[in-house]
Amino acid sequence: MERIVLLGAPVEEGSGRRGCLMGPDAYRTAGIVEELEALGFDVEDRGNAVRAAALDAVSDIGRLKNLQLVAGWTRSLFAAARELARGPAFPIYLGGDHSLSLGTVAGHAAVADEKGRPLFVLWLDAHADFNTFETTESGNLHGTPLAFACGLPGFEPYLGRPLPAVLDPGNVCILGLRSVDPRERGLVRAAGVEAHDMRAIDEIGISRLLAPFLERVAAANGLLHVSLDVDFLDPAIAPAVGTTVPGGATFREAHLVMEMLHDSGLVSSLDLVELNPFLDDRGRTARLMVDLTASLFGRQVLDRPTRSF
Ligand code: NNH
Ligand code: MN
Ligand code: MN
Ligand code: MN
Repeated sequence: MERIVLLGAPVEEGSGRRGCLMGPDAYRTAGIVEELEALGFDVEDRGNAVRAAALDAVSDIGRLKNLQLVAGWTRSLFAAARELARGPAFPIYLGGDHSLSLGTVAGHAAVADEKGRPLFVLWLDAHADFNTFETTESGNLHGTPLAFACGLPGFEPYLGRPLPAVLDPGNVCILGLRSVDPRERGLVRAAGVEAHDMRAIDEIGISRLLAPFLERVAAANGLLHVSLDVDFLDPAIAPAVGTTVPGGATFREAHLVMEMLHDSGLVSSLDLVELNPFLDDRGRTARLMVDLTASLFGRQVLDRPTRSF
């Protein structure tokens, strides 16, 4: 794939605090365009060209925060992602908080459907983001996108009209878990999502957990969407996120995931989410996220044959 499109989505209303709206620009300041160009890609930066769609007024229900606004973002992102997924370029969605991924995953799922291919999702996150309106304890919608992408009920009535495609929870793999709410845990189990916590990564090794998933994607001729939450990473190396949880992925574990994804040749779209530049330490989290993206697009130390997973 030669061409990459960057689309900034400065949504922050799904998280509990302000700052994620600066995420897209922080990636640019950290050199994302230049790094990808250096790897030989033709990069088109569309700027922060997506805005929340205006939807009919809904009153916030219960503890849910900014429901109408996040629903508007979801609508717009769904349309933008569907258009990009139909095109030849590789889209990178620059967040923005993780609520944006309901729109991007649904858009890519719809186009995968059109193409007659299954969509798979790799969710790299300390959290499962599998809460519903019933189970959320915080009311922050960034804790819900994977559940709704997998078709759990709750969000649809607020989205104007239904999102046309649903992700098969059997096609999801979550890596990096270390904070799952009690009722959310039951939902993850019931949905049959493949989910690995940090203990599994410690005991088994991240490459041995990822490789069988990639084999599954390849065997099904699937398309693979990767959703990378900054808090997948250990806060010692990635402090710029509002929801740090100790004991996250190390520098090398994260790069290895990206390197294996590159070698697999299976990835067709990427979300970079939850970066809060207001909390960063001299830009180092933004730079790490850009370096991880470069690994996904083929940066490596020595030449090696592809598909080595
Ligand atoms: N599970 C918690 C919630 O629903 C935390 C979610 N926060 C995240 N997710 N940062 O990645 O509020
Ligand atoms: Mn494509
Ligand atoms: Mn998340
Ligand atoms: Mn998270």
